[in-house]
Amino acid sequence: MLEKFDRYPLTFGPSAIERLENLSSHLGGNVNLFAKREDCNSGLACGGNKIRKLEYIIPDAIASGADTLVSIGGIQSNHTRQVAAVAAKIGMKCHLVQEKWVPYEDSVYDKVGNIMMSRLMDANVELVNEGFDIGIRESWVRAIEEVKTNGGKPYPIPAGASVHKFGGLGYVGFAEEVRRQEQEMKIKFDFIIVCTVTGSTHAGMVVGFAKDNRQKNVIGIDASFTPKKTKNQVLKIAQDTAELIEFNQNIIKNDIVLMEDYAYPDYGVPSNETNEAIRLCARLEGMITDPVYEGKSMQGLIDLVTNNHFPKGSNILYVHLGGVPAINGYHQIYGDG
Ligand code: 5PA
Repeated sequence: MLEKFDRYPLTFGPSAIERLENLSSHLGGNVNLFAKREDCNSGLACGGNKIRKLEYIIPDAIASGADTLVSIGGIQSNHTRQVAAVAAKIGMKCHLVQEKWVPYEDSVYDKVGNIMMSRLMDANVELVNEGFDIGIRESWVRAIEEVKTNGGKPYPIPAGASVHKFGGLGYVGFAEEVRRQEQEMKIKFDFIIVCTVTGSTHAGMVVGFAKDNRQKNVIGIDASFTPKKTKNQVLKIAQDTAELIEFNQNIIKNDIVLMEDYAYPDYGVPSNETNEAIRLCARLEGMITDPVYEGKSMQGLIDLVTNNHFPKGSNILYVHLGGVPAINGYHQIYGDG
């Protein structure tokens, strides 16, 4: 589906799929749980879903003659950390706007984890006191102008690399990769679980899995706590991506499945149930998930399985999109396990 697009390899290759046998049997053994490990898909600063998206964006950045990648996220953004890593790898500068998206107070929140890694990779990190919004941000537009004023040539990458012409392509490729792995493994995944916030991960999967009519089996778990906005953005990106790749099928609103029940109490703030899910997964599988994103999709997965949402015998692929470095900012919760 992506032959005509340039790709700059940043990942190790296909990410691993592993069985989550302990978690499957702990939850009653009625379904078979698997994890696709996008959280270790690259050697670039721990990897994650943005690295896969950036593979289809970086050729355009290089072709534009830019010398500085400019992006935006919350203080503990995984996306900005991955942009910083890619900038280091391709020899560009990096300007990151980090906003106060998360109503969580800890004296080390802006010092450890993702933001520390971005600083270590020499990104120019700018802290801005603005709240959460997945749309285009004034602070980011200002940062782009500032790079120009200082004589640089910016290449703008929006939040989560989502509302970018090529933002959905990486996860179209993901669906093709899963299809190849299904053949090798002689298995078919009935459901795919993905955490959704800025939308292009979910949107790319919807387009990619629409090829074999499985788009509604991609179950997004909202972690934005602004699900209406997120769902609209997923639909728009999926439609734009389908048009871009000249896909012969229209993507419609009903193709986007987004579960809204797990993002509470707020974006970036874990509930007791999220924390239980994080601990259960860590203790049974040695797989670490974070309180902002993957812990919430893990909570959703556990809840849906427990409530028999899936037919008996279903093969379910939990897509682990990364995000582990952020747990350091939440040491008050997990410091003692
Ligand atoms: C993020 C996003 P989308 O934004 O593509 O919907 O992906 C959601 C998601 N899991 C899921 C992890 C670990 C993520 O980091 N992170 C953002 C960030 O700034 O890090 C874009 C919000």
